[in-house]
Amino acid sequence: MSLTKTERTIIVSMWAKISTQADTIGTETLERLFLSYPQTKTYFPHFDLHPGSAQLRAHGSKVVAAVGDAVKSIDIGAALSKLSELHAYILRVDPVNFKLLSHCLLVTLAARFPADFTAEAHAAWDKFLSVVSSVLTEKYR
Ligand code: HNI
Repeated sequence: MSLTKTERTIIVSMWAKISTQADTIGTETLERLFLSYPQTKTYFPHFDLHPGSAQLRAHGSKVVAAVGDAVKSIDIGAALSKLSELHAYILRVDPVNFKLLSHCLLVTLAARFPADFTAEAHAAWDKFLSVVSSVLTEKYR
Protein backbone atom coordinates (compact mmCIF):
# COMPACT_ATOMS: atom_id res chain seq x y z
CA MET A 1 0.00 0.00 0.00
CA SER A 2 1.45 3.38 -0.90
CA LEU A 3 0.29 6.95 -0.55
CA THR A 4 -1.10 9.00 -3.41
CA LYS A 5 0.51 12.28 -4.34
CA THR A 6 -2.32 14.21 -2.69
CA GLU A 7 -1.98 12.21 0.53
CA ARG A 8 1.77 12.81 0.58
CA THR A 9 1.24 16.54 0.07
CA ILE A 10 -1.14 16.71 3.03
CA ILE A 11 1.25 14.78 5.29
CA VAL A 12 4.34 16.75 4.28
CA SER A 13 2.64 20.13 4.70
CA MET A 14 1.21 19.27 8.13
CA TRP A 15 4.58 17.82 9.12
CA ALA A 16 6.13 21.28 8.71
CA LYS A 17 3.96 22.43 11.61
CA ILE A 18 4.20 19.25 13.68
CA SER A 19 7.99 19.15 13.59
CA THR A 20 8.24 22.51 15.38
CA GLN A 21 6.48 21.00 18.41
CA ALA A 22 7.53 17.37 18.10
CA ASP A 23 8.14 16.77 21.80
CA THR A 24 4.82 18.27 22.93
CA ILE A 25 2.97 16.17 20.40
CA GLY A 26 4.93 13.02 21.20
CA THR A 27 4.41 13.51 24.92
CA GLU A 28 0.68 14.11 24.56
CA THR A 29 0.39 11.04 22.32
CA LEU A 30 2.07 8.83 24.91
CA GLU A 31 0.05 10.33 27.77
CA ARG A 32 -3.13 9.53 25.88
CA LEU A 33 -1.85 6.02 25.10
CA PHE A 34 -1.01 5.15 28.70
CA LEU A 35 -4.18 6.73 30.11
CA SER A 36 -6.68 5.29 27.63
CA TYR A 37 -4.94 1.94 27.12
CA PRO A 38 -3.10 1.22 30.37
CA GLN A 39 -2.15 -2.27 29.16
CA THR A 40 0.44 -0.55 26.93
CA LYS A 41 2.34 0.49 30.07
CA THR A 42 3.59 -3.09 30.45
CA TYR A 43 6.31 -2.39 27.87
CA PHE A 44 7.70 0.45 29.97
CA PRO A 45 8.29 -0.97 33.46
CA HIS A 46 11.58 0.91 33.54
CA PHE A 47 9.99 4.31 32.83
CA ASP A 48 8.48 7.01 35.02
CA LEU A 49 5.13 7.25 33.23
CA HIS A 50 3.63 10.15 35.13
CA PRO A 51 2.23 12.83 32.81
CA GLY A 52 5.01 15.18 31.76
CA SER A 53 7.86 13.09 33.21
CA ALA A 54 11.30 13.63 31.68
CA GLN A 55 11.38 10.07 30.33
CA LEU A 56 7.94 10.39 28.77
CA ARG A 57 8.94 13.63 27.07
CA ALA A 58 12.23 12.23 25.82
CA HIS A 59 10.54 9.12 24.47
CA GLY A 60 7.66 11.07 22.91
CA SER A 61 10.12 13.22 21.08
CA LYS A 62 12.03 10.15 19.77
CA VAL A 63 8.85 8.51 18.50
CA VAL A 64 7.69 11.63 16.66
CA ALA A 65 11.20 12.13 15.22
CA ALA A 66 11.02 8.58 13.83
CA VAL A 67 7.62 9.35 12.28
CA GLY A 68 9.34 12.39 10.75
CA ASP A 69 12.03 10.17 9.22
CA ALA A 70 9.23 8.20 7.60
CA VAL A 71 7.56 11.39 6.33
CA LYS A 72 10.79 12.59 4.75
CA SER A 73 11.73 9.32 3.15
CA ILE A 74 10.38 8.00 -0.12
CA ASP A 75 11.37 4.53 1.05
CA ILE A 76 9.71 4.19 4.45
CA GLY A 77 10.95 0.61 4.82
CA ALA A 78 14.58 1.68 4.53
CA ALA A 79 14.07 4.65 6.86
CA LEU A 80 12.60 2.47 9.61
CA SER A 81 14.51 -0.74 9.09
CA LYS A 82 16.53 -0.56 12.35
CA LEU A 83 13.44 0.36 14.36
CA SER A 84 11.56 -2.51 12.81
CA GLU A 85 14.19 -4.95 14.06
CA LEU A 86 14.17 -3.35 17.49
CA HIS A 87 10.40 -3.65 17.91
CA ALA A 88 10.17 -7.18 16.50
CA TYR A 89 13.21 -8.96 17.88
CA ILE A 90 14.15 -7.09 21.04
CA LEU A 91 11.07 -5.32 22.38
CA ARG A 92 8.55 -7.83 20.99
CA VAL A 93 5.73 -5.30 21.06
CA ASP A 94 2.42 -6.94 20.15
CA PRO A 95 1.29 -5.43 16.81
CA VAL A 96 -2.15 -4.46 18.23
CA ASN A 97 -0.39 -1.74 20.18
CA PHE A 98 0.66 0.03 17.00
CA LYS A 99 -3.00 0.68 16.19
CA LEU A 100 -3.51 2.15 19.64
CA LEU A 101 -0.50 4.42 19.36
CA SER A 102 -1.48 5.53 15.85
CA HIS A 103 -4.96 6.35 17.12
CA CYS A 104 -3.56 8.45 19.98
CA LEU A 105 -1.30 10.33 17.56
CA LEU A 106 -4.28 11.02 15.27
CA VAL A 107 -6.32 12.35 18.18
CA THR A 108 -3.42 14.56 19.25
CA LEU A 109 -3.06 15.98 15.73
CA ALA A 110 -6.80 16.61 15.54
CA ALA A 111 -6.76 18.41 18.89
CA ARG A 112 -3.68 20.52 18.10
CA PHE A 113 -4.36 21.34 14.45
CA PRO A 114 -8.16 21.46 14.18
CA ALA A 115 -8.15 23.65 11.06
CA ASP A 116 -5.77 21.36 9.19
CA PHE A 117 -7.45 18.17 10.30
CA THR A 118 -10.04 17.88 7.54
CA ALA A 119 -11.62 14.53 6.66
CA GLU A 120 -9.02 14.20 3.87
CA ALA A 121 -6.16 14.94 6.27
CA HIS A 122 -7.60 12.43 8.75
CA ALA A 123 -7.75 9.74 6.06
CA ALA A 124 -4.23 10.55 4.79
CA TRP A 125 -2.72 10.35 8.30
CA ASP A 126 -4.62 7.17 9.07
CA LYS A 127 -3.22 5.56 5.94
CA PHE A 128 0.30 6.87 6.48
CA LEU A 129 0.40 5.63 10.10
CA SER A 130 -0.87 2.26 9.02
CA VAL A 131 1.96 2.05 6.48
CA VAL A 132 4.47 3.01 9.20
CA SER A 133 2.98 0.41 11.55
CA SER A 134 3.13 -2.33 8.90
CA VAL A 135 6.78 -1.52 8.30
CA LEU A 136 7.51 -1.64 12.02
CA THR A 137 5.75 -5.00 12.41
CA GLU A 138 6.71 -6.70 9.12
CA LYS A 139 9.70 -8.46 10.68
CA TYR A 140 7.31 -10.38 12.94
CA ARG A 141 6.55 -12.83 10.12
NI1 HNI B 1 8.59 2.28 20.01
C1 HNI B 1 11.68 2.52 21.50
C2 HNI B 1 9.54 4.59 17.64
C3 HNI B 1 5.51 2.03 18.51
C4 HNI B 1 7.42 0.45 22.69
N1 HNI B 1 10.29 3.34 19.64
C5 HNI B 1 11.45 3.31 20.39
C6 HNI B 1 12.40 4.26 19.83
C7 HNI B 1 11.80 4.85 18.75
C8 HNI B 1 10.46 4.26 18.63
C9 HNI B 1 12.38 5.91 17.83
C10 HNI B 1 13.79 4.56 20.37
C11 HNI B 1 14.77 3.63 19.67
C12 HNI B 1 16.19 3.85 20.11
O1 HNI B 1 16.40 4.42 21.18
O2 HNI B 1 17.07 3.43 19.36
N2 HNI B 1 7.69 3.14 18.38
C13 HNI B 1 8.28 4.04 17.51
C14 HNI B 1 7.34 4.36 16.45
C15 HNI B 1 6.20 3.64 16.70
C16 HNI B 1 6.43 2.86 17.92
C17 HNI B 1 7.63 5.31 15.31
C18 HNI B 1 4.91 3.57 15.94
C19 HNI B 1 4.48 4.51 15.13
N3 HNI B 1 6.81 1.37 20.49
C20 HNI B 1 5.66 1.42 19.76
C21 HNI B 1 4.59 0.75 20.47
C22 HNI B 1 5.12 0.31 21.67
C23 HNI B 1 6.52 0.70 21.66
C24 HNI B 1 3.19 0.58 19.95
C25 HNI B 1 4.46 -0.42 22.80
C26 HNI B 1 3.28 -0.08 23.28
N4 HNI B 1 9.41 1.57 21.76
C27 HNI B 1 8.75 0.84 22.72
C28 HNI B 1 9.67 0.54 23.81
C29 HNI B 1 10.90 1.14 23.48
C30 HNI B 1 10.70 1.79 22.17
C31 HNI B 1 9.35 -0.27 25.06
C32 HNI B 1 12.20 1.14 24.28
C33 HNI B 1 12.15 2.29 25.25
C34 HNI B 1 13.43 2.45 26.04
O3 HNI B 1 14.10 3.47 25.87
O4 HNI B 1 13.74 1.56 26.82
